[in-house]
Amino acid sequence: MRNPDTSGGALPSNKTENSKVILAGLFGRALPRAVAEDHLDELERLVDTAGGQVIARVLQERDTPDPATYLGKGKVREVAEQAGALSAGWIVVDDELTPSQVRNLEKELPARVLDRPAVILQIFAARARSREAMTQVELARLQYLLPRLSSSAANLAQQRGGGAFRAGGGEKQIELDRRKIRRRIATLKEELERIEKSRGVQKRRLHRMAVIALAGYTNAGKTTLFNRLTSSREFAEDRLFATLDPRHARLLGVEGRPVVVSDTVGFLRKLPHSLVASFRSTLREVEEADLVVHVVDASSAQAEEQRQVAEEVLAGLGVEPERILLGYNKVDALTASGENLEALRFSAKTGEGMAELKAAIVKRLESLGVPIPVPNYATEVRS
Ligand SMILES: Nc1nc2c(ncn2[C@@H]2O[C@H](COP(=O)(O)OP(=O)(O)OP(=O)(O)O)[C@@H](O)[C@H]2O)c(=O)[nH]1
Ligand SMILES: [Mg+2]
Repeated sequence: MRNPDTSGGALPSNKTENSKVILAGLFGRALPRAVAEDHLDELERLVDTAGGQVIARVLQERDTPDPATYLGKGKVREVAEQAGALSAGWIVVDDELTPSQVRNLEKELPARVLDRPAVILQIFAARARSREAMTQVELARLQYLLPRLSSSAANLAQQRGGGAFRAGGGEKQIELDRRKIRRRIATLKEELERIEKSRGVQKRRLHRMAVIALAGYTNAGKTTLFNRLTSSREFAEDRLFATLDPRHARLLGVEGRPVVVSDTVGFLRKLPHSLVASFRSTLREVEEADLVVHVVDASSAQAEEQRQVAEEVLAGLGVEPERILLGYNKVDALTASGENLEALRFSAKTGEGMAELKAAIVKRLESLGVPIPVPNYATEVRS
């Protein structure tokens, strides 16, 4: 029996394949052009992180996507010409496509078609290092694939040379593939539960100390801040989703008081649902923290939208507002100042504002009634 193709199509990871990408999106009443452009900027960074090279972008004015082809028919023809002229290998759409939209677009275009969730899944797959992250990513991929399986498999059966009889055979194959994938999903979920339980032990040990989680939009500077606060050397980079696995270390400079800092995976607008659900156990770090420091990139033109997205995710995780300490990072990169005078402002890069941040953390923990005994406690922690 053949194995179902679970790659879901992927941008090439080596330079010999055609990595040229055209981005496509819509704007209209609900989404002004400028905002749609910002979203495409972000998609371009995602594609870049995934190994693609954006050579053009297409924005169409349409209030609702075409149910068959997402873009309107005329626009699809235009993109086909452009893709041919520029010899693009991929069209990446800034939205979640239905299986039939992908199929119809690929019929009309001389290139492969991917949607935003597929690109994000690909980045996560490339970044996953720990067993937990790899298990979560595989689970997310299979859950993304399951509803899409019918069309791609039916498509395959058709390509093999249809006829009613053969089409019937294709359906049977799909059912087999589906069953196989469902079984794998069940296994992965069990495995995640096991991993989480064994981490629970570690956590109880940690929980004799106050735990603060650094959360926020991807690329806000959480890992840089983590490194600064704990003298660690975790991987921080000007790319999206540099961090997937949570890390722990002791918060330094609070007079020996036992506080643990936890660095976590970043948030993003339009994260695939399957991914959020799969990363539940990683996000539990945030859910269960005594205090969440919400890090915002103050230097980003989208700072406020990113703050809102992260706030929604935090609310969805059940983190109450009083457990959130809002802080604006990258103030060293700001030209204009004066906004949000009340919020904490700091720079993880230069270290500016760190004393104030630590003081605010301790003060908030105290007002929340989290015990953080003064010195000489059992304070051993491993990350
Ligand atoms: N100018 C400036 N850049 C910063 C500051 N903090 C972080 N950066 C830069 O921002 C980029 C992202 O930093 P990370 O610490 O990896 O961000 P993150 O929030 O952990 O990102 P993900 O793990 O990908 O979600 C890196 O290039 C950092 O050098 C800061 O205070 N000022
Ligand atoms: Mg990080």
